[in-house]
Amino acid sequence: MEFPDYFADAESSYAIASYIIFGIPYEHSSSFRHGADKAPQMIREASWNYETYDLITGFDLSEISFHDYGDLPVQKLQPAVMYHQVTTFIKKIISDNKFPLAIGGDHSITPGIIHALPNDCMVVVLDAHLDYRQEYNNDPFNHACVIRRIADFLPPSHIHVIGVRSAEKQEYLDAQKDGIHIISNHDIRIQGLQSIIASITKQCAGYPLYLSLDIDVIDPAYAPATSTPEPFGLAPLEVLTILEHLPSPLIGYDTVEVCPSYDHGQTALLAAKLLRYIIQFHSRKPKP
Ligand SMILES: [Mn+2]
Repeated sequence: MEFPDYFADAESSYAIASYIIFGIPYEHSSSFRHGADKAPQMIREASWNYETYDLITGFDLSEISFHDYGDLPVQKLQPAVMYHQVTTFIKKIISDNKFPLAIGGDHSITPGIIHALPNDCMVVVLDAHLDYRQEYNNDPFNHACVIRRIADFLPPSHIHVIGVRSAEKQEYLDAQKDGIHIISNHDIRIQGLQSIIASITKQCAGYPLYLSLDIDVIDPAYAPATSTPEPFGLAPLEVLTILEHLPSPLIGYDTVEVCPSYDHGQTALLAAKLLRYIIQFHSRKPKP
């Protein structure tokens, strides 16, 4: 079956829309599986599965104005050039007073987005991996270095990584020493999700907040199509709970690391549904 080439229900023009969805089909150097550059197209296609009304939020997505900008033409660019172009694009969206929703691509797209945001913003990253290496395979832009690249320009105390269950010993020690907030899947199991959400809310209070969802934070049983799957992940409902209860004001979102060819479409379905929820959760929160 043929689907329209835009995200379902993104029927508004750029000028009218409050939310701008765009793809960054960029895969630079995934360390295990490949194909994250195909994710924007597959997540858009998956989005047509869903009905517009939602029983949890009471919203009908057809009543929220959002726009699908298409993909940024960055596939063949060197990482530093891609980074710069993404930053320029996000600055435009922010200055137009709109909310950016990026569909990656591998996780290397995220630092360029955050670089365009206010320099006092808080960042919450949901990720199985700590990604705090200074470089990986002599490459500072590798997706294994994402949190370190964000820490190049944001204070480590503004960076929260949730769901971590994989790191190299040295990067873990470095991240702890530098003051990155690390919340492992084990912490979530022991302390409970509500207590974790409460502490993040306290730490982020009063700051604008950006959220990056690496789909590999979710257990590979639910989201197998990802570059570097890690067992013992969060359940989709736990991630939904985190998304629903993050402190406001949320100022942007990305979903990364879906590698569509490694499953029967369920990972793209999950990414599409979570993106639809982000729009609804943000719509019901009081604006800053
Ligand atoms: Mn990851």
